[in-house]
Amino acid sequence: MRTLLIYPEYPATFWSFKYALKFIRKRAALPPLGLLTIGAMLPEEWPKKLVDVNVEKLTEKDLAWADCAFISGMTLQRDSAREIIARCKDANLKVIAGGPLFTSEYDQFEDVDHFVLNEAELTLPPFLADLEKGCAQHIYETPEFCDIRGTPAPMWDLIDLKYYATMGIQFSRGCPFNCEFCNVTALFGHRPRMKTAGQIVAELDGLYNRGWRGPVFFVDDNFIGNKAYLKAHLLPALIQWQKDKKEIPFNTEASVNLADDPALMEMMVEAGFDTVFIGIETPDEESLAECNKQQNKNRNLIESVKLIQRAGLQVHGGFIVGFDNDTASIFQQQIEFIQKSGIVTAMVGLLNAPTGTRLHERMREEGRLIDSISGDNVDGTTNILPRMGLDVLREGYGNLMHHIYSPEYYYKRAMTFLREYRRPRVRTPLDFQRLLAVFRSSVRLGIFGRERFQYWKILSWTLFRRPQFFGLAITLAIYGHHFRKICNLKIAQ
Ligand code: B12
Repeated sequence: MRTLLIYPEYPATFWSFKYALKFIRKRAALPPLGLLTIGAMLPEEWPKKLVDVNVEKLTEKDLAWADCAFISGMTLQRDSAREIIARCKDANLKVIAGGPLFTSEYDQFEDVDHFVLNEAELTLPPFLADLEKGCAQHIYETPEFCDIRGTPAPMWDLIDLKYYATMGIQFSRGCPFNCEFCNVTALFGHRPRMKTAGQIVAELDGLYNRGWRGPVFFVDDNFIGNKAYLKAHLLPALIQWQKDKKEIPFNTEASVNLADDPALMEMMVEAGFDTVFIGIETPDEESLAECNKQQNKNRNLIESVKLIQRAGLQVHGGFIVGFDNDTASIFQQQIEFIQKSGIVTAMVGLLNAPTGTRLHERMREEGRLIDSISGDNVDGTTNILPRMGLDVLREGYGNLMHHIYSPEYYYKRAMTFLREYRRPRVRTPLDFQRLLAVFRSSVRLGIFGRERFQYWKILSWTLFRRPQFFGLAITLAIYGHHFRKICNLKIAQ
């Protein structure tokens, strides 16, 4: 079976970093880890080709070569996925689909021959067995969660690493918390399931031996879901791994209770972590109670963020407006919180109710579901009727986003962060493209940009006060340019 593995195109979004990647001449932020993992699970003798439409074109030659197509994707890639499926059917390919998009809405895709849903570790083997016997069914799904100690390492050879800014690897799936709006527990369960330290080291070796020297993102739902294992096994192994290497910076996602464990933060920094994404959601205690975000309640969230920054971890934050408890004052509250926290990359979205969440259930019961989810949680859309009214919510959201990403607020926040941040142990290596990015940004942002005054101000301030962060200040300036473009393109003020 000649197999095409296809990753559909995603539009320019907050996390696509499309307008920032241009500065370092990369085509996408991350490779499609799901498909790379599927590649490693398919029979070895099947010839395989992966086409990530975000970095290269899917050609007629590719389609003519293949016997079948395995397609993955997120909800956000819905339109591109439809187009690709149609092209595959025109080329008489057997189409097999899996991953988050199809697991949440497979009934919307009539032309797919086989859906292999949920975790492929459990659903792919029965599909392959049936296929061989000539009796493959239309849908393979399971309510179970697999043991990821059996998950093979991604098949890195299927991609050209040079197109990507960051590589992803996955240590764990699942999250011990139970936030009402989040679909992680529905998709991956409550009990964090982990790979062994040995598996992770082997995956990192795989990347390193192929010449990868850039950042690696641990794509876990909550990296600190099992702190005891991290401290006893994974982090010591990562610290050891970095020792005889050109060091590689890591980043990941975690819950805010990371701030309560100085020893854990210290070990993470020692292991090479420099950034962590945290779901802050809201500074309003009542709204935190409403969405059952227990881990964020009854704490000084600003102080927690600062503790993490002072330990040497930059905090990227997720924020939500539109909780039932929120009133029109929430927008100003969020602006003040975000500015004070020094969270430069603040992903703010409207409350949405993805299928499978308790929020979706509650909204359905209350008759407040209005639309299907767009899949982009920073585009100012929602699939529920908010208590404060859609117009008030949209207007307040637009103002909030334009405010926090205006050059004045953005650069002020970046300086707040750079004052607090402790230099991480491992630093992003300076390659040729990153060096050129200094020049490109000084022309694009420093001469032609609306932010030119703030751009030179932060660079000169950093040079004199925090020279160790000069490169980081340029990176933040480039990110700001991307976020501003996204706001202007997608969010009405
Ligand atoms: C890394 C990641 C990203 C990366 C990008 C990844 C990429 N290549 O583009 C970044 C940070 C950019 C990102 C952004 C976003 N993400 Co994201 N992201 C993840 C995360 C944390 C890990 C994905 C991953 O690599 N997993 C590891 C691999 C091995 O697992 P997998 O892809 O699920 O694959 C398994 C199965 O799904 C299946 N499978 C997958 N594909 C296929 C294909 C076939 C044919 C078959 C048979 C099986 C199969 O088999 C695999 C092995 O079990 C997931 C959460 C998660 N735990 O998966 C969210 C997740 C995928 N993201 C999500 C979302 C919503 C987003 C955003 C839209 C907004 C946001 N909340 O961040 C943005 C926008 C994306 C963009 N590009 O603009 C949702 C998707 C939900 C959905 N229904 O689409 C998830 C599930 C998180 C969540 N809680 O809802 N994301």
